[in-house]
Amino acid sequence: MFNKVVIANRGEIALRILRACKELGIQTVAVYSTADRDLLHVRLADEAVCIGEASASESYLNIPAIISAAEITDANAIHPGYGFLAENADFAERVENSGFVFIGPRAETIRLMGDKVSAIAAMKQAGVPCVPGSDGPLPDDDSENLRIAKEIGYPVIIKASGGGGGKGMRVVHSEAALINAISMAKNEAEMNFKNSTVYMEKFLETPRHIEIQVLGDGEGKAIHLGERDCSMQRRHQKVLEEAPAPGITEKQRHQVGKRCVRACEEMRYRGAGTFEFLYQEGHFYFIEMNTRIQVEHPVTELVTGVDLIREQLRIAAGFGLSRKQSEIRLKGHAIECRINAEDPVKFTPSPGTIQMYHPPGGPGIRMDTHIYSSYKVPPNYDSMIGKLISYGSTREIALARMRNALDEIIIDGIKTNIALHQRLMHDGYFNEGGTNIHYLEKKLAQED
Ligand code: MV4
Repeated sequence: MFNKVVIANRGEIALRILRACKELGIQTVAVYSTADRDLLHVRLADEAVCIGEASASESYLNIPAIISAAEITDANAIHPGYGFLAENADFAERVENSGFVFIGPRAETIRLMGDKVSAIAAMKQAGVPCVPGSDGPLPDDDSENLRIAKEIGYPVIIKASGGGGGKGMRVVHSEAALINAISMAKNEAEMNFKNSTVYMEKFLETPRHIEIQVLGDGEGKAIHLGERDCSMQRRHQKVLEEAPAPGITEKQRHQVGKRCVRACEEMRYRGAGTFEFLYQEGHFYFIEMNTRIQVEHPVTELVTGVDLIREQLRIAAGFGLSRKQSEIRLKGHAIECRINAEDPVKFTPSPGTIQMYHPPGGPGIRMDTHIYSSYKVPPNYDSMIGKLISYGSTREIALARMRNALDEIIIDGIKTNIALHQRLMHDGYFNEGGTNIHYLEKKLAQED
């Protein structure tokens, strides 16, 4: 196993990675910005290196500073967590060219999946079900684009190949609006991603967002760990996730899961990954693949009993997968509420000092957070300060435990979205299960 790992991240995920390393007897190096001297994992790490100013571009996105930290501490590997440099192929490449292990897929895999047109082509080739679409970049030919759209059928959606996560998309409802929309989408794509390539898909109006967790050993063996439902979102920010997805049958899970596994095996996928699907009227449609550990990984850990960060470390160190597909069984139900330091009405970030923190507890409750009483939430980063995760043998029990935990938790001194989660836990439609990606925004508009 590795002797020493650099944790190239902050907050709750840095602490999560530190815990996994300590369990495996791996020494840890925390890298932190000047705004993050008081982070819990910085205190707990064997070594800590300040890598720059508060602004992420000068610290957590500063590639030479992070590689230097690995060099001066004589570390073996770098774990990128999520966000920041986690899906930056150039970073992965420079880490490996500097003689360290990048805890994640090969740079070429990250690059392939970062380009959505090539990602979809690879998945379609491997038999993963995709959204009916242009199957490639749109040409500079108006009549050809009108023909493609007519064949797909309106409404269609234009997406940037360099985009993802909702940036640079345009929905088109009629022939009359198509040519202008493509031209605007190309301009935006060039500005935002320095890549004007766009592609077209059938626009699905009321889908759910369901994703499949996979692990690959990098040598052609892969497994899937079932799905998560991430439909509860606002402005492309996930609010709450659960596993398994309500209403998905064992047969559907097996069918889509085995396609994802085959795709991973064909590309010799290494590490943890997630296939994002839209799900509508009983069908799965692949949209993107994420080549990182995700925020919501704990719900999968709770229903499978697999420690995903431990698996990432084992795979990166060359030990392969700890389980066969036949050893993965989903048991029970898990729900994760993302706790954000934000204004409950305006949803704007609300940093500041946490006067008092009292964690919730009891059976089936897990709180992944770096906060503590007197901790000051800096204004420089994402507003997520923790994840409250509940587990139960049934969805109803997981829901009941989450309601209790939300009643117990105390975070004084800053504004949070805890009240929003309490309303959701008492929402009739959410309690039934299976709400689509538009549900939360509609509910909030109604409450308004
Ligand atoms: C779509 C779609 C409907 N039809 N593609 C938004 C984020 C990006 N990952 C893909 N997204 C979407 N792609 C087709 N063909 C609707 C969305 C979408 C969405 C997807 C997942 C979660 C939340 C969303 C919110 C708005 C739109």
